[in-house]
Amino acid sequence: MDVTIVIPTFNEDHNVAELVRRIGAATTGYNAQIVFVDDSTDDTPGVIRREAAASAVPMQLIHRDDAVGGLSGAVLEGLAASTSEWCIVMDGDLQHPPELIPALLASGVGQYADIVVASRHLDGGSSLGLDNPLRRIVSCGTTALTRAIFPVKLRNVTDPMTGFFAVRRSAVDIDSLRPRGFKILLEILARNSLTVVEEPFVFGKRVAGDSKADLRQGLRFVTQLGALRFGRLSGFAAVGAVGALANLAIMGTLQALGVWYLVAAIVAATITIVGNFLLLELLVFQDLRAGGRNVWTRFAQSVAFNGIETAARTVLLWVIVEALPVPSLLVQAALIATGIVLRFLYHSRIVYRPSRTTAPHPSVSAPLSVSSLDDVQRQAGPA
Ligand SMILES: Nc1nc2c(ncn2[C@@H]2O[C@H](COP(=O)(O)OP(=O)(O)O)[C@@H](O)[C@H]2O)c(=O)[nH]1
Ligand SMILES: [Mg+2]
Repeated sequence: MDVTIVIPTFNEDHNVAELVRRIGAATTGYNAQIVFVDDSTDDTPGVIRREAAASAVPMQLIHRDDAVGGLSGAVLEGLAASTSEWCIVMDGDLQHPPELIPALLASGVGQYADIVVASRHLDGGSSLGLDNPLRRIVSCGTTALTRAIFPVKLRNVTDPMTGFFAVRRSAVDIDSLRPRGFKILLEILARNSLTVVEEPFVFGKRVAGDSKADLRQGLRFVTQLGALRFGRLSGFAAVGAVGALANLAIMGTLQALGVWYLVAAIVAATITIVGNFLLLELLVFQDLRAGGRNVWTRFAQSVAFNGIETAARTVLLWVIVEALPVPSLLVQAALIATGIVLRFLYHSRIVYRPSRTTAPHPSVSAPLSVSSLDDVQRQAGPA
């Protein structure tokens, strides 16, 4: 049976030799090959080349100078480069025991699964190899949260955060995946409908070198969850709804404290405008930040729009409340709902509009659209 073992590496020069030796010993019954996808700045590629010369298992090295998508992007490149039906994805720091590879494959083939997750949270598994108690707590918490957010897709998955799994290549639509950060398995599971089984494993201690998991990866993970669960429009609406509730809560609280309703509305608006921008950056347009304007331009555009919208809303609030016998909070709620729609159009068409990747063809497209518009009007007859 053919199997490709995909290993993302970032500065793992002291782990490669031992890893290759153990994979070789564990896969004697298979027609195995190893694909390293390497973004290292140390001698890891050199070590891999030297090992490849001596190894019984064929080895391929993809060294990337531009580490697109980080760890997740590396894994996808490895999967895309492999031709065997089954692939194993595992870390290069020996925290994932190669000895488990045959069990993962046997489980996948025997149970007609698309993916076999090596889980730290099944009986017989363990995550004690995580650096410190804080990381174990964070890992437990994020696992519970992730499973709560994807109750159906993760119903059979106790460890969606693991980086060790076997996958049937043809079951995954690689082009549909948006790699970012560390959690490629979650991306695969959330964007495909797969038959998943699990095998327990003991997550070992890192043998040499340092972990690259950090706060930044943690934030990437949060945005990944947001994008996977909500998509853009519903994410925008969710952020808007949270902002609207916060706005009403702040305004209500201030009014209860005796603040005049217009002053309360202005204070509530200022707080929610800044909060709204931060949440949009983090959860809704995170993938379009890089290709667009710089962050201060976006902030200025976003705040300017929301400021003008709020000013207009406040004037309308005043006009309506003074003229008609309706409660101010009700008017405010209706105005906010209208504002959310306008705000989405403005943010996706202007603030986060990606720059073009191809030149427009004015000579072809502009006259064409004008003339076809003319045609439509001519067919419709004189107005
Ligand atoms: N190609 C590539 N590999 C990475 C990158 N970041 C981490 N890795 C590798 O991914 C695996 C897991 O990373 P690690 O830092 O051990 O994370 P931890 O096990 O969660 O602490 C290791 O094999 C790393 O060398 C990256 O940006 N690019
Ligand atoms: Mg590790």
